[in-house]
Amino acid sequence: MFNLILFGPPGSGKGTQSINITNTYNLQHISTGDLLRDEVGRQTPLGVEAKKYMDQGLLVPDEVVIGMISSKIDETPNARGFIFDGFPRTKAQAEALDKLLEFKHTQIHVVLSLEVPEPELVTRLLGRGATSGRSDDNEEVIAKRIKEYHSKTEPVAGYYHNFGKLERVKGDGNIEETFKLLAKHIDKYLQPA
Ligand code: B4P
Repeated sequence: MFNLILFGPPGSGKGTQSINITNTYNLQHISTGDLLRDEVGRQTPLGVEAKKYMDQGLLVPDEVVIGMISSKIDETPNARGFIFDGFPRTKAQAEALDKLLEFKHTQIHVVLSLEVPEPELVTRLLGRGATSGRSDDNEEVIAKRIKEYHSKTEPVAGYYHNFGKLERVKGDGNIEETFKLLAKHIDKYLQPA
C-alpha cells in the first residue's frame, strides 16, 4: 500500500491535482473538504456543526475530522493506496493519522507540498468563489483561511520534514505542468496503473 499526502495552502490546487493523481495511479482519494461539504449539503448534525467553522474560514475541530477519516479508510481495505487531500491540517491530525495507519500496518510514504505565492492563491480562490457557490471564497474569508493556514497547518510540514518525508513542489505553473512535477516524485514509489 502506498500513502501520499497532498499538502499546501488554500487554493494551492490540492483538490485539482488529487483528481489527476487518482486517475493515473489508481489511488483512493480522501478529501476532508469534500467529505465535510457532503455532510453540510445533507444537513447532518456533523455538517451543521462543521458549517459554522467553514463559513468563517476556520478549521473544523480535530476530533470531527479524524473520526471521518478513520471510517473512510475502512471502506476500502484493499485499496492500492490513499491520497490524503487537505488532511492532516494540524499537528494533532498528523499524529492521529500516523497512529491510525500504524494500526493498519502501513504508513505515510511521502508528503508533496504545493508551493504557490500568496497573491496567486487569492486570485485562484476568488475565481473559484465566482463559480462554485462556496461560502469560503470571498476576500475576508480567504484572508482568514490563509491566516489559519500559517498558524495551524504550516507546522504540519515541519512535522513530516523531521521524518524525512516532505518534498516541496512548485505549484504556480499550469495544471498540467504541476501534475508532471508531482508525478516525478510519485514515480519513485509507484508506476501508473
Ligand atoms: P478544502 O476543500 O480542502 O479546499 P482548499 O484548501 O480551499 O483548496 P485546494 O487546495 O483543494 O484548491 P483547488 O484545487 O480547489 O478546504 C475547505 C474547508 O474545509 C477548509 O477551510 C476547512 O474549513 C475545512 N476543512 C477541510 N479539511 C479540514 C481538516 N483536515 N481539518 C479541519 N478543517 C478542514 O484549487 C483552487 C482553484 O484554483 C480552483 O478554482 C482551481 O480550478 C484553480 N487551480 C488549481 N490549480 C491551478 C493551476 N495550476 N493554475 C491555475 N488555477 C488553478
